[in-house]
Amino acid sequence: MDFMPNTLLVLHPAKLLPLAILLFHHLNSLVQYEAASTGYNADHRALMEFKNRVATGDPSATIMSSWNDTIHFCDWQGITCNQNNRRHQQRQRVTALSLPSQRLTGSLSPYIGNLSHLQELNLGNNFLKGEIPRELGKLNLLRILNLTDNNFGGQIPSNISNCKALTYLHLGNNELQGKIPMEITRLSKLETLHLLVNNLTGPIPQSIGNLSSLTKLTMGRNSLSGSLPAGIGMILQLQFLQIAENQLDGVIPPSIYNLSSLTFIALATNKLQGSLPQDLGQMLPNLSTLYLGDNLITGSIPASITNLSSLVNLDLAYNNFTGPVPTDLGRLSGLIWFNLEGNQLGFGDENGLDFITSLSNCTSLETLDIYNNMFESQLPISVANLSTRLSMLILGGNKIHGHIHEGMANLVSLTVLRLENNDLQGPLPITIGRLENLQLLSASSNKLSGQIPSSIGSLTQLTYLSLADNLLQGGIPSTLGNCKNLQFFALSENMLNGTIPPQVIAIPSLEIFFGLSGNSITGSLPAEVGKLQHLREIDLSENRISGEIPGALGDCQSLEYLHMQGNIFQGVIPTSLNNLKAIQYLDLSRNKLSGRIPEYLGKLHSLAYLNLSFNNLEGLVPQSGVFENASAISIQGNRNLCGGAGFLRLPACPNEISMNKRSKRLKWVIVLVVCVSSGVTLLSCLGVIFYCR
Ligand SMILES: *[C@@H]1O[C@H](CO)[C@@H](O)[C@H](O)[C@H]1NC(C)=O
Ligand SMILES: *[C@@H]1O[C@H](CO)[C@@H](O)[C@H](O)[C@H]1NC(C)=O
Ligand SMILES: *[C@@H]1O[C@H](CO)[C@@H](O)[C@H](O)[C@H]1NC(C)=O
Ligand SMILES: *[C@@H]1O[C@H](CO)[C@@H](O)[C@H](O)[C@H]1NC(C)=O
Ligand SMILES: *[C@@H]1O[C@H](CO)[C@@H](O)[C@H](O)[C@H]1NC(C)=O
Ligand SMILES: *[C@@H]1O[C@H](CO)[C@@H](O)[C@H](O)[C@H]1NC(C)=O
Ligand SMILES: *[C@@H]1O[C@H](CO)[C@@H](O)[C@H](O)[C@H]1NC(C)=O
Ligand SMILES: *[C@@H]1O[C@H](CO)[C@@H](O)[C@H](O)[C@H]1NC(C)=O
Ligand SMILES: *[C@@H]1O[C@H](CO)[C@@H](O)[C@H](O)[C@H]1NC(C)=O
Ligand SMILES: *[C@@H]1O[C@H](CO)[C@@H](O)[C@H](O)[C@H]1NC(C)=O
Ligand SMILES: *[C@@H]1O[C@H](CO)[C@@H](O)[C@H](O)[C@H]1NC(C)=O
Ligand SMILES: *[C@H]1O[C@@H](CO)[C@H](O)[C@@H](O)[C@@H]1NC(C)=O
Repeated sequence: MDFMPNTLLVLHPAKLLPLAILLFHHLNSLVQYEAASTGYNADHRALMEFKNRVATGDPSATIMSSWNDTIHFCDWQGITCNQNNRRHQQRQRVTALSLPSQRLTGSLSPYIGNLSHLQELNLGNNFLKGEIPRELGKLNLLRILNLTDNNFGGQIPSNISNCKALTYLHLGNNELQGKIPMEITRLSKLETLHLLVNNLTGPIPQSIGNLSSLTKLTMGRNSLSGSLPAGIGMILQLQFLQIAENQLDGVIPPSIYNLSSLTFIALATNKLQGSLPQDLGQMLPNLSTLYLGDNLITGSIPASITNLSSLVNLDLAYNNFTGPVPTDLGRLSGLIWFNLEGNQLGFGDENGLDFITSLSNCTSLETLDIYNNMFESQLPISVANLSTRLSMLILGGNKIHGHIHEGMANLVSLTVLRLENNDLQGPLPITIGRLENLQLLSASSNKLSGQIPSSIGSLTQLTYLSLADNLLQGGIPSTLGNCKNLQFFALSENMLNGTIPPQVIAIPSLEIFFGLSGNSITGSLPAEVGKLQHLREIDLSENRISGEIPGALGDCQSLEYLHMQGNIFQGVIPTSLNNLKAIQYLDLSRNKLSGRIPEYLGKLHSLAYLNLSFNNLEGLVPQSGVFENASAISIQGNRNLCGGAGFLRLPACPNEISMNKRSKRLKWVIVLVVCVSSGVTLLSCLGVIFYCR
């Protein structure tokens, strides 16, 4: 393709002008042409350099190979040129280079700084690495610079501050290091500044408040330190502030609460101190999200938060908030996420949970989490009136007393119900079976009594069930066998009796834990236990389970921890346990096991703890593997054990020596027989060969 200049096109022949003027124009246009041509060539060169740097290993190589001179570069994919010189191709200049999400690799050429008419550079969501070229600072018409979601490293070049026209700067999700250059606060037209998810260190520039046009500021998930500059309070149009997951300390400057345009504040996971102003709620009328979790904030939750009528997400978890929770939260009618986990709220307040009653007005509420606080009041019946959209109800780790009300079955969207570590009493209501979306049910360490309702088997989505450490009685409902997604199952430390329903110990999804310890379970261990092939831990200890250990237990090939102590198991230790190749911890103590200690137990390489004490085992104690380690085994309280490692101080086995001699003699006999027979074979072969010749 020929892009040679045609000056006649520049001069309009239809216009009759005096020669001088004509000449002047001609000269002028030549000068113009030259400038345009230089710019044109510079653009062309810069694009070729860009192509050369990204082309290598570019999985979408087709894009870059289509950047060739069979067509004008203004028509290359991702390129936009100024349109006003459409007819004069040599005057066309690149105004935008936009290739987001094209799987580009390589680095960004410094020649990019020669695209002097560039207004938009958008290379987001690629795999570009290397440093961001400081030559970008030459692009004084650049309005949009988007390099997010790449692998750029090094420092943010301070020269970017020369891009006076920038309104949008997105460098998030890279691997940028070093300090945020103070100079970028000179970009007075900047409306959006995203630096989130990088490895930036040092303080936030004090002059950040000079970015007076800013509406969105994100610096979250870096390693920024120091305090939040009070100057942020000068950015009057700021709507979105995200500086979570850094190492900021000091107090939150009060000036921030003056920014009445704010809709989103996330300062979670820092080391911020101080307390919230009591009039917080009057100041931020449009605030929809307030994330302050995981800081060191003290004091009470300002009652005025109920004036934040746009509030949707409130997370104050893991701070040191004390005192009551405002009781008119129902005014926050758009509330969806409400998390106060890990504070010291509710101490000494018999009505401390009254706020739950008002939350029933929040019909969009999906998460209510007050885990690990100091609430010590009765669980209000009104908990049943919470939004039917409620998905997570987390009340564990308090001192909440009273009953679990039947009406809680109204909360049909619940997926997580955590009531553990409280003082709840009475039975688990039969209606619990209506919570068919429940995936996690934890009510351990309470004082729940009565029987486990068989309706619990309707909770077929359950993956985690713990009712351990209560006062539950009666049998284990066989309907639990319907919970085919269970991974964790704990009914330990109750007063349950009856036998283990075979259906329950045959749930193949069980993966993490199956625990029934500390009950009064009788009967034998069903052979169905062999179906638990993904399970890592079984605890049946301290019950009254009898009969032999089923050989099928050896099928539980993922088993790492097996606790069977304190039962009435009898018979021999089955040979199939030899298949428990992952076993690390095995406790069979205080049973009535008899016979010999299997030799293979010394060959299970992962086994690091073995307790066989107080059984009726006899005979030779193996010497290899776990048996070599005094602190790893316990075999006391058996009747007739002998041999073993010296530290056990057991008597030598009576026939151990003669056994050894006999086996040595046998070896010699075998050697002799082999020698003689091979000799005979050799001789007869030689004989045959000799005869044939
Ligand atoms: C040049 O680009 C065109 C599309 O613009 C493409 O069809 C052609 O294959 C490319 N030529 C080479 C040599 O890659
Ligand atoms: C910046 O790039 C990201 C990722 O490609 C994209 O989601 C975002 O919309 C871009 N922003 C602008 C202003 O183009
Ligand atoms: C970057 O800026 C510094 C001064 O701020 C200047 O000396 C240098 O020439 C600039 N470099 C480029 C490539 O623009
Ligand atoms: C911020 O603005 C003030 C007042 O306009 C000015 O004195 C100061 O130099 C600016 N800071 C920076 C880093 O540009
Ligand atoms: C950036 O930080 C992350 C997480 O802190 C770390 O894994 C990574 O190695 C760091 N990268 C560089 C280039 O320092
Ligand atoms: C908040 O704004 C008011 C009025 O605009 C002003 O008087 C007050 O000093 C500001 N407070 C802070 C902490 O900046
Ligand atoms: C709050 O939001 C509304 C609607 O988006 C807007 O009209 C109003 O100006 C905002 N208020 C402030 C103080 O920014
Ligand atoms: C809510 O705001 C109104 C007026 O702005 C004020 O009178 C009232 O006291 C505030 N409520 C709370 C609980 O602070
Ligand atoms: C927060 O509470 C914890 C636990 O009570 C306490 O150890 C810690 O000192 C408190 N921190 C502050 C900053 O008050
Ligand atoms: C309940 O929410 C409505 C808006 O949905 C609101 O008008 C009303 O004041 C709220 N009631 C209470 C008691 O907070
Ligand atoms: C289980 O215990 C309950 C009382 O706690 C008792 O009524 C029932 O008979 C017991 N069942 C068995 C099989 O022992
Ligand atoms: C512009 O880019 C620099 C590198 O950043 C080159 O050194 C220059 O030669 C180039 N200038 C032109 C006109 O292409």
